[in-house]
Amino acid sequence: MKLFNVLCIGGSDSSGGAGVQADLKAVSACGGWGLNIITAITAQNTKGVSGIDPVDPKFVAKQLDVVLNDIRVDAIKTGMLPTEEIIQVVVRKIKKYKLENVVVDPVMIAKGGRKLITGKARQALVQKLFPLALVVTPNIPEAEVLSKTKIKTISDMKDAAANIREFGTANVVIKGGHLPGNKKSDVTDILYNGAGYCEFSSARIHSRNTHGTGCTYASVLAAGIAQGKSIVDAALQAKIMVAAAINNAVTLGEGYVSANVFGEIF
Ligand code: PXL
Repeated sequence: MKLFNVLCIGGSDSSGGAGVQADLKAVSACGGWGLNIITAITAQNTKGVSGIDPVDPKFVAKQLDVVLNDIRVDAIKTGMLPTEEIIQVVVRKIKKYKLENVVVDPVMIAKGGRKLITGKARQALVQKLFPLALVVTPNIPEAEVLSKTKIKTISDMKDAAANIREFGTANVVIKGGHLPGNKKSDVTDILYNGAGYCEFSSARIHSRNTHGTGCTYASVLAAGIAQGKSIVDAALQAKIMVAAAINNAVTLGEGYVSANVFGEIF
């Protein structure tokens, strides 16, 4: 298999379950090489985020320049982009280096409820970064914020996806895990490309072992795109790997349990 590189831009999760740590593991599990641009350091454990220290935007720019001047990048995945200034740097560098295959995970709130991005940054994300994205991958709560709608059904998800696509991104995936469901219900993700919808359904896994699933999903999607897969095939791969990661979740501390993309190996 030809080596492919995915540039993961996001925050560090000291518990190793989400953020760039999850990104690197997901890209590695796909057989790729993960490059990392760190935008923030978080102090967190399984009980939640207790501190966030954004990286100086100038140093985010330096990381990007140093990597991009030397190393070929086949796809990019963005996660936590905590401030407007950092988003502006990322947007500037994507344009400067004419980067394509950009997957934007619009990270907003951590599992415990802690905000990972300022209000102003949210606006910049939507207005400046979304138009450069090949795919954006909100979950239901993020899609509700972005589309300013309430999502209760798959039909609501489709409307929200069309709504979010108006920001200028080529494709929108809304992940269905947060939709209320009973034990027997499926989890359905929606992909919208402006021409039609694709639905990806799988049996619901009843678990609170979901820390890191959003990061893992978007990173596997980016890895698939880096390999030249279609967005549909890459989204399918992402769904399959996230389900396996939830089934193989690890108990690290007293709080939430983390999805584990390498679980099946051990
Ligand atoms: O899952 C979203 C996320 C992204 N990035 C970092 C995080 C989290 C959630 O906790 O800590 C660094």
